[in-house]
Amino acid sequence: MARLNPVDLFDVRSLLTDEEQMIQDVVARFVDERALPLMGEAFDRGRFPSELIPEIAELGLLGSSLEGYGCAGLNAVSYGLICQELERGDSGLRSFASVQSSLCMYPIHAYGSEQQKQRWLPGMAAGEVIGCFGLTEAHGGSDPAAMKTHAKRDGDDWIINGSKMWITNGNIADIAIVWAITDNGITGFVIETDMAGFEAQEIHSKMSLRASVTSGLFFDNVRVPDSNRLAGVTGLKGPLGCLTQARYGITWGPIGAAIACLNEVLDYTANRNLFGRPLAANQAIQIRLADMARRITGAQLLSLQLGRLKDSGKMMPQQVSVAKWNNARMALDIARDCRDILGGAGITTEYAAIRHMLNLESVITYEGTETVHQLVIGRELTGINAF
Ligand code: TGC
Ligand code: FAD
Repeated sequence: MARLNPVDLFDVRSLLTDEEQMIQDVVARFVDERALPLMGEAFDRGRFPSELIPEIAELGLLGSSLEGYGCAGLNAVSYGLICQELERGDSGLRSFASVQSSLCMYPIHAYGSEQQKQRWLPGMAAGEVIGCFGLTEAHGGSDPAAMKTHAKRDGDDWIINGSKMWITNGNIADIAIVWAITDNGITGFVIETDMAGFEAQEIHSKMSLRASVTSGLFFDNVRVPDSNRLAGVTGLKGPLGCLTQARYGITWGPIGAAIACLNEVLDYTANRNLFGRPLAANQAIQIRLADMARRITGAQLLSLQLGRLKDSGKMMPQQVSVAKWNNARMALDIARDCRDILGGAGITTEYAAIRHMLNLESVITYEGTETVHQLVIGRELTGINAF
């Protein structure tokens, strides 16, 4: 009898179109050949492997689901597969692509003027202009409506004061999409990071997402022309609309991290002999491996159906919350369990499990904590807002 693929028990790949399979294969090859040889060292040294940016751009992975302006115009399932393969390498790689694509290029594409699109999107797709997204503030990221960063009109310009915290790509960004309070409500601005009064300070004390740049942003009377305002949206729905795009991709990413961990322990337990037999021959180990494969299968089916809903224009943010919660939790639990199965070896970055485990502590926190997504679903079920 033919054996099942342990990391695709339900042959979810057969539900992909030829084009989607081809895109997944291309990104998988890039991750195996170009990214994975670097990631352990990059994580150890706490550096983002920015030398990969030109290749990531060359493959069309930046703004991949946007139409025009040098973007690839792929469907949502393809974007998901890109996120899955990048995160099989490292959450930091996927985070870089998510922020650039969903949090920076998307708002310019969706809310920006034609002039703003022409000015920034082609360079961003080419990886020559890097973006970051400033929504979170130090006093409470779960409640962005309470932001203090503000913008005041001054003739043809705006004067922005305040700060943002935990901002991916902050110190490598050429532009920052910054959300600030104005007299008209929450408004998005494209701040060019060489504008006077802008400062980014990298956060170095991280034990998670070490192969990613995370920064605080500070705005001291930054003068921004009105032509840099994203005039197409006002209110919290502007940034939340971007988060829905990014969270969708994040439902796929952790599947990649979980697959990397399961593949690693399948190999390890087959080859490690204890008590006169392979570790994999123990019932207690097989139950744990089976549970991992079961949970990966559920996550794969969830994200694929979510992608099909998105491609047909029917995806709801509450559905994204279900999948972000389920898939980030699934991968974090699997990475922690794999770390344990590797024994002492599992505490080193020679194996990928602890790197994924530590990264996933951020993935379960950012883009809405697990609790935030649970409360979004609770509100949908009961009609009662518990925030
Ligand atoms: P509420 O006041 O009810 O709604 C405001 C307006 O927004 C609309 N809306 C959404 N639109 C699109 N997508 C969504 N997910 C939306 N959720 C709400 C809503 O319809 C309303 O529109 P309108 O026209 O009536 O004005 O806001 P709420 O009560 O739904 O929000 C509360 C809560 C807690 C869910 C929200 O504040 C929230 O999601 N908080 C978490 C913040 C968060 O996730 N921050 C992430 C920062 S970025 C990041 O972490 C990047 S990590 C790097 C990487 O991505 O790799
Ligand atoms: P808090 O909001 O203070 O939450 C603390 C705890 O309280 C959490 O457990 C939370 O679930 C819980 N909690 C909150 N509200 C409730 C409630 N009503 N009931 C019960 N429990 C509750 N942000 C950006 O804007 N741009 C970025 O690029 C970005 N990149 C990031 C990269 C990394 C590596 C990390 C770690 C974070 C990043 N973030 C970014 C910030 C991220 O979105 C926030 O950390 C997240 O939204 C949570 O906000 P917080 O850290 O302030 O925690």
